[in-house]
Amino acid sequence: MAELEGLEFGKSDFVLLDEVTMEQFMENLKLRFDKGRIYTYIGEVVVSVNPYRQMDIYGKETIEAYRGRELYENPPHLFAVSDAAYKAMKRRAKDTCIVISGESGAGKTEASKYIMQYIAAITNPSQRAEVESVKNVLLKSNCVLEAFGNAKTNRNDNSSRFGKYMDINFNFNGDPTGGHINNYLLEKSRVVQQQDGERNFHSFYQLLRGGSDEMLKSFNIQNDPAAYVYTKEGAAIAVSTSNNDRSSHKAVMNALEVIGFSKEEINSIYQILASILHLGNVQFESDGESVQIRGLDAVNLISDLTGTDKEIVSKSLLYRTVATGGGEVIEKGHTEHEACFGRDAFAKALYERLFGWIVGRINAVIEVKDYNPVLHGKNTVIGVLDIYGFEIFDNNSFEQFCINYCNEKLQQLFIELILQQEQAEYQREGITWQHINYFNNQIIVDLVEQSHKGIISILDEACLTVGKVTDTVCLDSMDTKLAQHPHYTSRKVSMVHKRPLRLHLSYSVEGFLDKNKDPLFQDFKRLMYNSANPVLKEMWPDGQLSITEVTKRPLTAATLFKNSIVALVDKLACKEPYYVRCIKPNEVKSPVLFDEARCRHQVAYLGLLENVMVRRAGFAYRQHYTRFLQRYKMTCEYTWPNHLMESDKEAVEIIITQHGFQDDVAYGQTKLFVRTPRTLFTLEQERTALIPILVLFLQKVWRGAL
Ligand code: AD9
Ligand code: MG
Repeated sequence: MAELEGLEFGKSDFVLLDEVTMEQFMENLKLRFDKGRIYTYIGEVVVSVNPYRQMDIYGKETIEAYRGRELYENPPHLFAVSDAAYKAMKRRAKDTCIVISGESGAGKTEASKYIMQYIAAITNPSQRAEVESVKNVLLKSNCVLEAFGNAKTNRNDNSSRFGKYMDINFNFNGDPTGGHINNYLLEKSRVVQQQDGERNFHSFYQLLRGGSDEMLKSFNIQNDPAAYVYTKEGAAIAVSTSNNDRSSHKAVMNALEVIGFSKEEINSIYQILASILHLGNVQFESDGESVQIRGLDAVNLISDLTGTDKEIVSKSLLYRTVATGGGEVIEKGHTEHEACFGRDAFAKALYERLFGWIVGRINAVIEVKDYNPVLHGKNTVIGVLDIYGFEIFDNNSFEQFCINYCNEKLQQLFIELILQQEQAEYQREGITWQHINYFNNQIIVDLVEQSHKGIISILDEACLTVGKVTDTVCLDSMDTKLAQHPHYTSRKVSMVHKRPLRLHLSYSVEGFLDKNKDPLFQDFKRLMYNSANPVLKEMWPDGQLSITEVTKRPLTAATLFKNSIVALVDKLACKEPYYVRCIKPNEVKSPVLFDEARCRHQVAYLGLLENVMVRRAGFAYRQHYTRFLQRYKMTCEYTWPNHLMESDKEAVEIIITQHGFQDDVAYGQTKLFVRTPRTLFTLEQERTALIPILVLFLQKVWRGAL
């Protein structure tokens, strides 16, 4: 629980609300936002509201104020939770993780960066060079990942279009020795298409606007995003000055070098970006019989840049090789539509693999090497998860379905772990645990992921079925199989998840099957595997297979995603979790506007009210006896200035009994548990009233008047 700040700033912990209602929750959240208090606790969970302005609360002094302190000793802050996670890791050799969630633009990525900066600032006091270098790479990796994985969207100028989980490894000294990054579901469709007002990934504009003349010339590209189909929609869109493409390009080049990418590798990365831009400019034409490429300039450039044969590039764009039932291999010409589809699928895959390869290269650099547990002690980890929150748009598609499924999983873990933690603490302290009623969204998770009868299974089945299975046929199949499910309904073209608090998520099924199948012709894979560029070759190992060897269908997008999220949840579940729940105050990036309806919506789907209820179900407040005594001993004549009891616990019992609060508390082994916040407030008010009298008294003592 946070140090109780003055009441003019509202309650620094939501468990102190008089009543747990949405009204009181919102009132407190708004009051604190208006007063510039962007962080508030629910127990050990930090609720953060994006201030949309630079706050002077992340500097050296603040870091020092939070370093090594307990959560309640300072006002709520990300640093306090970071320190708690770090202390648990260092003192108790516990693996911990910090899970940051919230919707687009709520401040997750900024929070994750402040957390990393804090950890970097408080570690390696002796400035050992090898540790500094690890810290440097970890911090610089953000810059690279943001360039390639972030984009301007209508919701956020610097929106992460992938989920990121980063493990930071520590040695027995508590200094970082390395790390590992996992990335989830990069939104690759953005490479070929963006919504109105949005841009492609930053990396493209950074190359076009910031690349040296020499580089642009060698790639045969113009420094104008309007010249390329894939970037022209976003060419005229301004992004905030902090996102200047030209200076960002310099920073990214520098970061790549610092991380340890070779000159050749860096060149290859940008060559691939340039190839994608040229690929987007490939046009097809059809004379009714066959399809041709209109003008071969782009094809020649792609072949030069990717180190591949011009003929084969053209052929891969126009034909696909298929194996017939009898084992015969034939070439089948594309229709114009298929050719366009194939080109875009290739561009998306090129980018996705490039991104995956960059992450892999960073991992190779920061991987902990030569670690000997006997010699070096246990290698502990802090994980930081910055992943997309629930996305609820007017029109939700396959991507939102995956993202929201991921959030249901994380929400489930959240409830489970918070309850578990509470239970464990009660057991440790020898206090009886009461059962709490809460909505367990396992039922929704099952609806999505259960084998054979879950939505993903039904989708996969439809994708495997040969013949014309359309999105609507697939929806019919879901209707039949899920008719009895209490959390599923469907309309003609969409399906709906029913959630508590009247929050239903509905998806249009149009395009679901295509996105789930995510097909890429084998010809492209082979083309890339045969590239003269070793970097490209390395990215496409599956291109080795000849068409007759490709018998197994690749896993579908939904199943791949599900597997990665299940693995993520397993990773998180074995760590001690800390949570940051981010809220976006308004849609217009205003530092002063608190859009009540928008915030209420977020509080509802983040389950924050439930969180407060769980936290308060038994005892709202708990405190170590010694700390409690320090704070309130002045309110009791038997404990002020010192007590004569055997233990601090007994002294606390005296304070409680004297105030008549004995029915509202329980005495644990090391902590006092208080049921209702009002008890605490009474004590707090009494303390506040006594302080001036005390000061007067002390002044007199100093002056020798007493
Ligand atoms: V998304 O799901 O990746 O689209 P995020 O990551 O939740 O989203 P982000 O951290 O990128 O949001 O924050 C959006 C913008 O809000 C930033 O670019 C800042 O301009 C602003 N922001 C967020 N947090 C802070 C903060 N603590 N202080 C100042 C902030 N500005
Ligand atoms: Mg982000």
